[in-house]
Amino acid sequence: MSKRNRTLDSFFGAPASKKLKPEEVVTNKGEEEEATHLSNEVSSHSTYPFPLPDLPPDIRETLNFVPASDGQTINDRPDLDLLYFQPYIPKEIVRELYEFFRRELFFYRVKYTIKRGPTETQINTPRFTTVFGLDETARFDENGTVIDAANGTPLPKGSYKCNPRPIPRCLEVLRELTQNATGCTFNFALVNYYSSGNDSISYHSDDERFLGVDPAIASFSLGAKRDFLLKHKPTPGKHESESKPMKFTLASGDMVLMRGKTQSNWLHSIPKRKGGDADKGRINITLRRAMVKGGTENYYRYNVGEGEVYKWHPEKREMMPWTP
Ligand SMILES: O=C(O)CCC(=O)C(=O)O
Repeated sequence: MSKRNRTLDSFFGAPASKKLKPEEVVTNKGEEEEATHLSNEVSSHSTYPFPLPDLPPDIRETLNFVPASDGQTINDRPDLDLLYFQPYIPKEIVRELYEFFRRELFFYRVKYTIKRGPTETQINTPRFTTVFGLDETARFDENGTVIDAANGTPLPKGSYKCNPRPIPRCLEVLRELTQNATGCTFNFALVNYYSSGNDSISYHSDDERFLGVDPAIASFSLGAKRDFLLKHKPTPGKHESESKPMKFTLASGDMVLMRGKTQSNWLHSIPKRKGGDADKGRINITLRRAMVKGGTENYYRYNVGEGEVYKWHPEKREMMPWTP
């Protein structure tokens, strides 16, 4: 089933006049191809370390035809409700789209401490992350100022402990298309970059109260194949072994829509892996809807934090600390 995109409605509306410099010298054939498709219009905001280019026109055009296949409903286990698209993004653009996000976005390697009783533990997030969006109580006006969603007045300074970032046009396209295709509403885009099989996300569920009841989360995979594990939360009276984990090997372009009772009853993870695609990177983009301010604060704390900015280095071919 293919759907045409509808027009974007964001404050980035007018093309920015700033031209982007092409990427620095490139050495192999794949890299040269990357460099030829750069777009020269950008999304900028005072909270961005640097402007983010729009999607190249060929990618943008092809995205009008998502989803590339019908989703398969997976609801044959208690409380599980998934819609699995293999793929969602047309095969002919997945590589370019993966390289675009890896090359253009800014990322963070967030560290934070948790306190259990008297013991403080430092957590080093085992992947690169970045986030854009604002919960339902507020929105950005055409100048990029955060305003009250109900009455349109600018929010007083300090309304948020973080500095919310508008979704740049390159991700806004995906958000709008996915809303149109799924009928779900999303106001956040979280991006994970797993640089190798050593990066991971441990078992968790996206069941925070700020997401409301039975949240729908659209989760996109680009780049390396990785295993996506799901296991039922412990149920009183049932031995854990009775709930065998499920495994899906997510490929580039796939999308899993997790919905219904999934988050309240199931945990999911991307474990570390050896062999296979372990030496390759993977991008995951999740679209979500946060209902209240606490969601915005949580997402920026754990996906931006206070550490340094990282950007893809085309010659070193890895994420490197970025300085203006
Ligand atoms: O990388 C993935 O596929 C899963 C990401 C995820 O679970 C999360 O960001 O909460």
